[in-house]
Amino acid sequence: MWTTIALALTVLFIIFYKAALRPPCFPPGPFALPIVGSIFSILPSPKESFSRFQKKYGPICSYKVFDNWSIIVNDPALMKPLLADPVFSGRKHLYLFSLRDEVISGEKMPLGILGTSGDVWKNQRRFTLRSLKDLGFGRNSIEPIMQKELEDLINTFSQTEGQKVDVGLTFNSSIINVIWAMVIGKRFSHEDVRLLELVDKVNKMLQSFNPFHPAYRFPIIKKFFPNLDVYKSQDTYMRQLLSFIEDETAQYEKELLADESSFSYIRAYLKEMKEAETEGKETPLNMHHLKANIFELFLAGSETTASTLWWAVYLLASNPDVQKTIQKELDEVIGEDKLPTLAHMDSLPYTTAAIYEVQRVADLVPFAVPHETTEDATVSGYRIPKGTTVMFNLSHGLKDPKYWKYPDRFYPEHFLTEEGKPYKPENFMPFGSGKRVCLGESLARLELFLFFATLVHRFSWKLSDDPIVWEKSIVLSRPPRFMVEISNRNSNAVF
Ligand SMILES: *[C@@H]1O[C@H](CO)[C@@H](O)[C@H](O)[C@H]1NC(C)=O
Ligand SMILES: *[C@@H]1O[C@H](CO)[C@@H](O)[C@H](O)[C@H]1NC(C)=O
Ligand SMILES: CC(=O)N[C@H]1CO[C@H](CO)[C@@H](O)[C@@H]1O
Repeated sequence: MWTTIALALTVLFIIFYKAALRPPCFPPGPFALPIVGSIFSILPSPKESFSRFQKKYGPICSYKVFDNWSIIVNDPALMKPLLADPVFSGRKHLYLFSLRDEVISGEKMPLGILGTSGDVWKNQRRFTLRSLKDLGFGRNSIEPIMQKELEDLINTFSQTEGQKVDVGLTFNSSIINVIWAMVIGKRFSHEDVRLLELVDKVNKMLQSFNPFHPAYRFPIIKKFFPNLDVYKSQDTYMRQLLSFIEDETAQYEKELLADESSFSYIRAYLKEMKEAETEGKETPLNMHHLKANIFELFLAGSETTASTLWWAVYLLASNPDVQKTIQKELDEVIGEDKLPTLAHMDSLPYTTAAIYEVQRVADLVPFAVPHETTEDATVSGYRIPKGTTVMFNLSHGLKDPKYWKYPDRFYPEHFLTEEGKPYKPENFMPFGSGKRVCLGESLARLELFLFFATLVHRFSWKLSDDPIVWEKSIVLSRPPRFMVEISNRNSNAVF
């Protein structure tokens, strides 16, 4: 009897000991239990917990999510070389991506760019960057597309004078239209119900996704309980979104043959794919990757920019002095009868600094998307085995009091030199950095500038005295819900 108990206790001890045991020379961090890992040290409020870890364990620490070790890197000086290192640029097949890939192809093979590593990632990313560049990413050929969207927005907003408005994601359809124009070569009317529904779904999908949920970590649970709520909503939205993309692509494939003059990402992709097929050449391009890439352009390109503009309105409305200073600069440089154009980008230092400051305060994607080591590696004397999940806390460089005079305020002067020129410190990486830097960075910059400058030049934004409500979201940081009063200024200005 005593022997049995002693034996059982020994076995238990070994199980707990093994679970808590870090790999040799691994970064320090919170305690880990069998099965659940450090999850109880992280939940219920990951934000506060990680802040505590950072204080206790330093710029690089480790924790265990269920049965897998992860590390998180905080110091931008440490982060930059790692983000540039191919060994730290791998990616795990994350739940949302594997769900998508199975819906698209019926197989587990990783598709697209965001969720892939190695050659698949390199090939799809290279093609996509090249063709988007040809389409005017980072150039002024998308300016008329954005101006068309802005004219619509101006119409919408000028009709709300005297009312309290929840700006919310009003920008979502405009931003989606810009992406859609490049991807597929057409725009939706703002009344198009399908578009609004789609936006709503993507939104709900991101909002309801909690990467720490065990259901997403252990695929086996899904085998036995496929109808759990946590799966159902993601599954439904994913399928609907993909079937929308599929319908549009199919229709476009037909139109493509008819219209030689049209110009879009899908067209470029199909063209290169078909040419390779006719010539009997090997090509990394195929329909499955195409659908996955469209999904990503759409997801990564719309939500983020629309939310940043939403933050911008919140910050402008709650900082009337900053708003006035921007308006003064715009009136002086552009004139009261003109709206801004991309050509003004380099002659508006304060406005430029204010946009950087919006991105800093918004801190939209605090941890980027998790990376994974593709080989064993060494960082500041720690050994990081192949296959370790690596999180980069981009938030650190944007928010830590080490780097900013007023980390919690909206203070555009953070980004101005003493001579009043805009400048970006090294630790400011709202789009990430290195090998996995955001593919849409140049488009996003142009959009943020033109939408921001136009809306501040054309309207004044005032926070109403209604309550401001903060909502919780784990993946993307959202501005609060608030009501704003919009008044016309420079009503006669045109592009
Ligand atoms: C990221 O950095 C910020 C600022 O230093 C800190 O408050 C936060 O807790 C860090 N997050 C993680 C996950 O370490
Ligand atoms: C966790 O680690 C095991 C091996 O230790 C691996 O087989 C599994 O794929 C990993 N799970 C995740 C979600 O990374
Ligand atoms: C989810 C969400 O807020 N969608 C909004 C997108 O923008 C349109 C207006 O352009 C709103 O009507 C939707 O509610």
